[in-house]
Amino acid sequence: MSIFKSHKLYFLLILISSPTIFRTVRSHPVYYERNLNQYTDFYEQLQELLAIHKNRVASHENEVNDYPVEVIGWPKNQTFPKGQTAGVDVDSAGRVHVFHRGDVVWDAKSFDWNNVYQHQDQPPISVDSVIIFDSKTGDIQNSWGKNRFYMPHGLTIDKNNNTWLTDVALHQVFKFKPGASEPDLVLGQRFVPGNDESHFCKPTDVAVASSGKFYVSDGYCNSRILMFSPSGQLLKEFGKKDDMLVPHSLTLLENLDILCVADRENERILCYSAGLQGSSPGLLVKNFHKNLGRVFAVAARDDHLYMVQGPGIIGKHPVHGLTLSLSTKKILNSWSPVEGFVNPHDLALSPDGTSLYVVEIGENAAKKVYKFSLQKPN
Ligand SMILES: [Ca+2]
Repeated sequence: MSIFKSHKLYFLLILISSPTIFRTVRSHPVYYERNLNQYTDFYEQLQELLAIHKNRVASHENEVNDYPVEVIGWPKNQTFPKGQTAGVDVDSAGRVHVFHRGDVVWDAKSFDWNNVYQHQDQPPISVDSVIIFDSKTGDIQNSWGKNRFYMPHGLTIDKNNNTWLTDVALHQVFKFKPGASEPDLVLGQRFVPGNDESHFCKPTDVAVASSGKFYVSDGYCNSRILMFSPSGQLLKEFGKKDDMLVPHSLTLLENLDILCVADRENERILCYSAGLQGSSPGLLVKNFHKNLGRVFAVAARDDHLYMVQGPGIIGKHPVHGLTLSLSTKKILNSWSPVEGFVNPHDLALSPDGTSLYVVEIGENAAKKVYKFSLQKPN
């Protein structure tokens, strides 16, 4: 805003934040007598700025009403899963599904320069890669998915409780119906990276509309979003012109007909027209890019856009969650568990809007799955 570029107004802002200085200046007789006209201008500008300041405080208070507070003691077994826990979502009954890598760790030797997975000769992860927690008690209710996955990444539960998974080693996207052990839909060619209509390259996440149409963020080595019909026919590819650098997570706001993308290494969130209500899909409608850090994941409810920020690649960097206003694009607050995040990787909101869950890939994280209740801030 150009108003803040004036040095004089910077001075006024300092006075706003320091009532003692302001009272001293105002009461100084020499200053007052010699600068009466100037003082009048000064005072009017100050009143104007005070009004702006008050409005900002008031709007901030109105907006912040869903502050994440860690639920201590959840889940019950806080040492499981142990390894990198990459994906999380919540089903219609509130159960929490997480997707983890067992004892597999993504490191510098996992892929070659052509993004081909280097341990295809090894068996897949032998433990159940999907774990389902009770949202209230934190007990493990169920688990599945052993001997199938190599490098779990994204997990999405749609409105019909289908589970959508991405595996970056397999370069594939899977849809499983509730309770099914075999996939209902598989997209991409096993272990083969690519950038055409039938290949992905380390796909990261899926977002699913009520109609069954779905979107895939693709991914670590492509810079595109793909929109598919419910049966898996490609409908649209978009986002390439925006030069995304690791589109890492998706959140679909059907009421607004927009799809928001965590563009991780560009440290921004891009929101596109979703094309579900007659609009053309893939038109860039919002760009959040100020002070976000590396955006690992996004999830939205009403006007709140929640995100988790990962560590910087070089140097120290804050690692925490942020809440943004979708309409004003302002950062409303930051939040963390009591012992802090290490490398939060995904987050999800419960359908009833009372809880938020975060999973961690950080080796030394206190927990791999966190539950937060959404509360009024103190
Ligand atoms: Ca997810």
